[in-house]
Amino acid sequence: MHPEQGSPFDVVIIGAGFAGLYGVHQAAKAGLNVLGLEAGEDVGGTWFWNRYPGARCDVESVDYSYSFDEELQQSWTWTERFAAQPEILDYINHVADRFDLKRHYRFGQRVVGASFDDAAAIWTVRTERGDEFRSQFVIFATGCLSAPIKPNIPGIESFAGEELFTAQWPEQGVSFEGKRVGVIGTGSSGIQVSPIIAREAEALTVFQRSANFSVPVPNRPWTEQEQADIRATYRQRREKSYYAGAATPHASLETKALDLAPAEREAAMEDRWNGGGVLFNKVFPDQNSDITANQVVREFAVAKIRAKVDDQAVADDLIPYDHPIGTKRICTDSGYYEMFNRPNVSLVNLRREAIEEVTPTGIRTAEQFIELDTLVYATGFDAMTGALLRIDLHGADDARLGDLWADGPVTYLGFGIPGFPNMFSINSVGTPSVMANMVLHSEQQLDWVLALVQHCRDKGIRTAAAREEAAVKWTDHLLEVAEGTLFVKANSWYMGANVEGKKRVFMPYIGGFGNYRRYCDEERDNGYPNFELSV
Ligand code: NA7
Repeated sequence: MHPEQGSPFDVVIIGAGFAGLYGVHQAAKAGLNVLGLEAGEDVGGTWFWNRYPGARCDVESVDYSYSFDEELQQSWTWTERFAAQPEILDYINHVADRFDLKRHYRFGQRVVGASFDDAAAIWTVRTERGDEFRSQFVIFATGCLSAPIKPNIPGIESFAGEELFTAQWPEQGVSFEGKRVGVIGTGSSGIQVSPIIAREAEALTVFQRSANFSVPVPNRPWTEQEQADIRATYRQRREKSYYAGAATPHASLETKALDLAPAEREAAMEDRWNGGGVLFNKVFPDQNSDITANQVVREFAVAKIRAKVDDQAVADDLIPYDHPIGTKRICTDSGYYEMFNRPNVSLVNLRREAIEEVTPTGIRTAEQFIELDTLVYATGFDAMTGALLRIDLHGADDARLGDLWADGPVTYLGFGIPGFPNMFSINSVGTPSVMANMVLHSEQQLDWVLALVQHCRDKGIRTAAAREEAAVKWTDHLLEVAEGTLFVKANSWYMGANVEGKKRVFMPYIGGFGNYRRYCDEERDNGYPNFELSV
């Protein structure tokens, strides 16, 4: 339990996903004594854990990749337009090897606590193994969808068959052949994994509590010509993304939904539908803020579902009625709705017949008993705050983060938490991370935080902590921006609504990546006026 001997690290970065790895690379390049800690046995973060069959990113591969190194982006070849988990994990490993990043990491080290010593101005970070590491700065790149939730269903521990979590899928893979499989959860993960299970299993039962909208992924290999074109204009593509709403080169149309003639409106929606979920989520500039515009888009999606599903009673169950389209993340699928036309697939609508219990051999609902050999949980995450709050975090004066955030999280630009000097959280609450291309977002986040670390070191500043009033103002601002949209009308994980007892408050900044980035630039360029910098 003794801290490592010798001088503290300059910076400890927790997490070896896209964000953490980039941070470690930049910190090491800047000559900082950096340590990376990672719970998993290797790099990859989200893409290390979520290796369920069918896992695929909804952002185009050429955008969902690092931009910081021109040689890297010129030399790597993405085979598919929308990369699947194995290729993304290969890419992350390639980057880690190319820049020799693994040597900075201790893997299999889940961080369970961190506390700030006021007198020494040093953080001590504790891991599950009982190791302690001291550092001047600590950066939590722990992910915003990385704290999986196992549902609280009576009898769940008694199930005697095979239990699988999409968020902790076994590395060696799984066979469903001849099995009766149940999938609980119909978010992105459940919607991606189910069609693959359906092809193999004897029977698949999907347990749906809330229906979601899903758009087919228009995946295909990149052509050689496309690859050449992208390489030739990669810089410009990135420049276009750096201040774009979702950190990709794509934007919504400029014309509001109802300002277009019906035929043009349909054509626009068809075009965006064919471009995938991310594009369909922003056909019109007003679709996420004006309910009439939203309903136009909704009706289009509903017709698509109806056209794919043979049995219209099943289609009825698959159509969401509880939220405006897009206010819960639109999913990306490969044959999800069509899967319900197979004879071996059935849908159980838990709004009509709730699960009463899990037994050793299956699931009993209010209406029936379904025998199962395998149960797959695709039940989501304690989003945005879960990863941080599962760590016992104590800041200045021993204040506990869990207590400070009891009424909802308060941050300044996401990075800074008042009372937690020299600690930064990445892609956190208060940022547009979950609404944007996470890779470019991660680069922006780490560049910003490491610039502040460098500023402190250059100026002999011992501690930097976000000012309370700035954090309150930023949090009020992000809530105000959210109130102007339809997002606050859904019981989504953006609102914390999927976690029992969690304060319901909108967590991401929804004003767009570009606007967010401008706030961050201004703060940095003005010498960090909203941070208390103490020498
Ligand atoms: P999501 O989108 O949070 O989906 C979780 C699903 O699990 C959702 O359909 C939930 O229904 C369902 N769920 C959770 N608990 C239960 C219980 N107790 N009983 C029945 N159903 C339950 O997580 P994903 O992993 O699919 O996707 C997360 C994000 O990752 C995604 O948005 C992308 O950004 C990538 P609910 O809606 O709560 O009624």
